[in-house]
Amino acid sequence: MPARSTVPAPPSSWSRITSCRACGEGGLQPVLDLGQVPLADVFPTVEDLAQPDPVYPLTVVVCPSCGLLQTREDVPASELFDDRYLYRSSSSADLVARARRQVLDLVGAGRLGPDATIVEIASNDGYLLRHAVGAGVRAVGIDPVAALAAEARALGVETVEAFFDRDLAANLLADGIRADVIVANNVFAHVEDLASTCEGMRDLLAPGGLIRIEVPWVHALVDGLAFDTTYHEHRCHFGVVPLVRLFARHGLVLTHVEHLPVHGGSLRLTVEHSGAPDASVRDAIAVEEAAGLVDGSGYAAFAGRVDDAVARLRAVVAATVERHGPMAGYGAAAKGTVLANVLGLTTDEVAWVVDRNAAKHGRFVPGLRAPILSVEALVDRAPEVTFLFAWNHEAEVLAEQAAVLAAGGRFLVPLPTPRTVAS
Ligand code: JHZ
Ligand code: ZN
Repeated sequence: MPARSTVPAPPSSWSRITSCRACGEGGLQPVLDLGQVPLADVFPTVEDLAQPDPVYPLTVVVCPSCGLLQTREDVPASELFDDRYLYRSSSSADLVARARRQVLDLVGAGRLGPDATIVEIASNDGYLLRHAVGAGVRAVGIDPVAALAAEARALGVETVEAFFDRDLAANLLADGIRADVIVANNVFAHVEDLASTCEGMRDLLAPGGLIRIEVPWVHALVDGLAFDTTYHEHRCHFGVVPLVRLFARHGLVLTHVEHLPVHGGSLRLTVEHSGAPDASVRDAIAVEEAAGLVDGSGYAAFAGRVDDAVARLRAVVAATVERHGPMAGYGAAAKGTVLANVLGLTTDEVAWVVDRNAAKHGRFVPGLRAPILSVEALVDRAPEVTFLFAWNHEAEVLAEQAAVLAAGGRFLVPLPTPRTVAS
């Protein structure tokens, strides 16, 4: 079994931001230091194991001017999203079902008809736009990863292989594509140039059109101790207050906010050319103010709470392994890479990891170097305890694994407080 093996990434491969990604102001304040962590979504092959896994410093800072929480270390998008990027939105049945409902609701509300166009930024494997195609709506996906674009096209989804920005929007407009609806789910946090992305959306959107953006909510990160969702791919952790300011700066208005249970707590934002924020926006702002996320006081205790959570989890892992032997892991999630590395797990503690995404099979969890196997291994190998790295999908995973539970298998849910689930 390969042991942990890491090496600091060359300093030329990353940099540190000194001004806010949203408002451009300096004076970014440190919030959290997670040490040296590999790129969370870049899974080594067996050949890659000949070299140690590169690790990068990972610190989180907050902008005192607009309140945006952000990752200080900047890794270029070309390093993060190439053909080693194996995330497939279709790996979650819940996510696909929610995407389908989102499209059908837009059709039902008259937002998408036979003459309308829906554009999705980061359309991934076509998990959402396939439903628009199915409903007879013109759908245009945008995704920079060639393999993902090919998978989406195989489902009949017209896909432009590119990063979205102001220039791409201009090219689409020149090709006669204007969007009645723009969807950007779980991509806004990855964006390098927020100004260019916002203005590209503003330009591409037809008059009276609608932008729908889903982002993990910073309140859920802080309140739910989801520190494992901080990684280099996630450049920003959005709150409603910095978002209102960001959109206003680029000719857009955040008019409505919906709360979703995705990723421990996400926001679905409705953004338009004009209009006014409704009560849902004001309510979310009130929650952020009460939690100290606007004046920054809520961040003061965060690092200490994370340290306590890490210490608690390390103790639970040690006790579990002593009693039950090495665990399996469920979910080769990006957040799992972070958690495994912050805890310093070795394959003596989590020997192998299963994942529903076949593209990850045969790869290894960065840093931990546990092999990634198909989900059936849980039945075949019957580990006593499985560490649930994909804790955000607890309900879906435990329903899928009812037989493993019934056979006496246990799942260790790591965050916010470690607990064991058994039947
Ligand atoms: P999942 C992702 O992070 C990817 P990750 C990305 N970095 C991002 O921005 C955030 O979401 C918001 C698997 N799985 O979605 C699929 C099963 O095996 O929680 C995934 O590999 N069985 C773009 O990677 C992993 O677990 C299942 O039943 O942290 C979970 O990944 C389900 C539901 C998932 O996020
Ligand atoms: Zn700022």
